[in-house]
Amino acid sequence: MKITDAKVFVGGPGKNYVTLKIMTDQGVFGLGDATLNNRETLPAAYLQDYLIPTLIGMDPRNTEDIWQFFYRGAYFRGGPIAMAAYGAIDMALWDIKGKLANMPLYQLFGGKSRDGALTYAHAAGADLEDLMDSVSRYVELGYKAVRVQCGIPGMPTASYAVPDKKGGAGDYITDFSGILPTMEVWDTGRYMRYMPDALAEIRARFGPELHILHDVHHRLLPREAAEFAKAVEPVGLYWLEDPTPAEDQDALRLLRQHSTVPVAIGEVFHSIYQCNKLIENELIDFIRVAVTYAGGITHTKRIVDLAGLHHVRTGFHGAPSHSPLSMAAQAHLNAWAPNFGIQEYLVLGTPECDALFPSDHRLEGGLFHVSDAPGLGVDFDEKEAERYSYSPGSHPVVRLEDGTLWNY
Ligand code: KDG
Ligand code: MG
Repeated sequence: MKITDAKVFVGGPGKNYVTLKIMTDQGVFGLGDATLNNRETLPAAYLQDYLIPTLIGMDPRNTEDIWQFFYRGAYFRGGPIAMAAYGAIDMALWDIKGKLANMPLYQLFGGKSRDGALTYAHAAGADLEDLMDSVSRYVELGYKAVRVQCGIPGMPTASYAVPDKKGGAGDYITDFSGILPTMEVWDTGRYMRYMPDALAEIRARFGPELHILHDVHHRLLPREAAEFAKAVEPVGLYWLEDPTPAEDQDALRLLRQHSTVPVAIGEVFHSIYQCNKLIENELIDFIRVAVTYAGGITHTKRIVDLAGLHHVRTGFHGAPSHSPLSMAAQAHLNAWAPNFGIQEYLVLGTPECDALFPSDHRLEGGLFHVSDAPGLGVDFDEKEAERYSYSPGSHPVVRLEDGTLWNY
C-alpha cells in the first residue's frame, strides 16, 4: 500500500484551520489537523515544501516508522511548527489505519473506558456578575465543569480571555484584524487582591458540585503563583491552569510546597521532553498538551502513558483554533485513556463548521460522545472548503503599566 498524494487546505469559518488530506493507492484517504493558532501558514508550508514530497510512496500503515522518520530524520528536531506538521500526518495515518480496520480509533487504542468524556466550557464576563450569567448559561445546558475568567476592577484593559463589555463573551481568541497584535495591560497586584474572593463568590453562588477551573495564563511569578494557589485553596478548584510559565520547571516546587490546588500545565508544550520532568516529579496534576502540535496521536499517547504512571490525568487543550479533526483525535484518546481527566471544549460546532467537517461526534450536557465511525470519524467537504481562505490574525501582547513586556 502506498501514499499517492497529499493536499493542504488553509481556512475555515472564522478560523484558519490547516487541514491535511493524504490519499492512497487503495482509495482510502486520511485527514489531519496542523493548525497552529496565528501561525497557520508555517506548518502548511512545512508540509507542502518538505514533508509531502517525502511522504509520496511511503506505506501509510507504518505510522510509527513514518513518525520517527520525520522526527529523528530532521537534523533540527521538533518545535511547534514541525510538530504540528508531523501531528497532522500522524492523525491522517491513524485515520487511514482505522478505516482499513473498519474500527473507530478508540478501539485500536484499547477500547472504551467510559461512555462520555467530561468537558468544560469557558465562561467569561466583563465583571463578576457578567461572568456569573455566563456560568449560569452553561450550568443550564448541563455542564458539570466550567472555567471562569472575569474582568478585574481597575485593570487598565480586559484581562485574559475576558470580553471588553458585558454580554460580550464569545470567541475570545480569533482576531483577524491583521498580524499586528493588540496590547493588553496587566496588573498583578489588582489580580491577586480581587480574584481569590471572586472565585469564592462563584463557589458560594453555584454550590459544591460544580467543577470550577481557572486559567492564570502564565501571568504570575512562581512565588506569586504559590501565594495565589494558597489563597484560592478554600474554593476547591478543579484546576488552576498555567499559574506561571513552565520554563523554569523547578520553580513549580514552591507552589506544591504551599498548596494542594491541582495544577494544569502544558498547552504550549510540543514534546514529551518538555513535560517528562514535570510529570515524573509529580509537579502537575493535569497535562494539557494538544494532539495537534504535540506531534499527533503517536507522540501524545506516549505522554498520556507516562502521565498515567504518575497520577497525572489528561486535560487536553481544546481552544477554538483546533479543528474538529484534532478534537476528534483527542475524543478517541479521551474515550480510551485510563488516566483521562477532562477535555476543554470551548465552542460548540456552528452549522458552517459542521458542513465543512461532517461527523457524528456529539457534545451533550457537557459530555463528549465519541463517534463509532471508522478512523477519526470526521469527513472534510472540499467543495465547502473553497468558500474559505487564510486571514492573518495575532495573539495580543501584554505589558505592565510601566510598559514592561509581560507573558501573554
Ligand atoms: O492560541 C492561544 C490560545 O490557545 C490560548 O490562549 C487558549 O489558554 C488558552 C486555553 O486554555 O484555551
Ligand atoms: Mg489556557
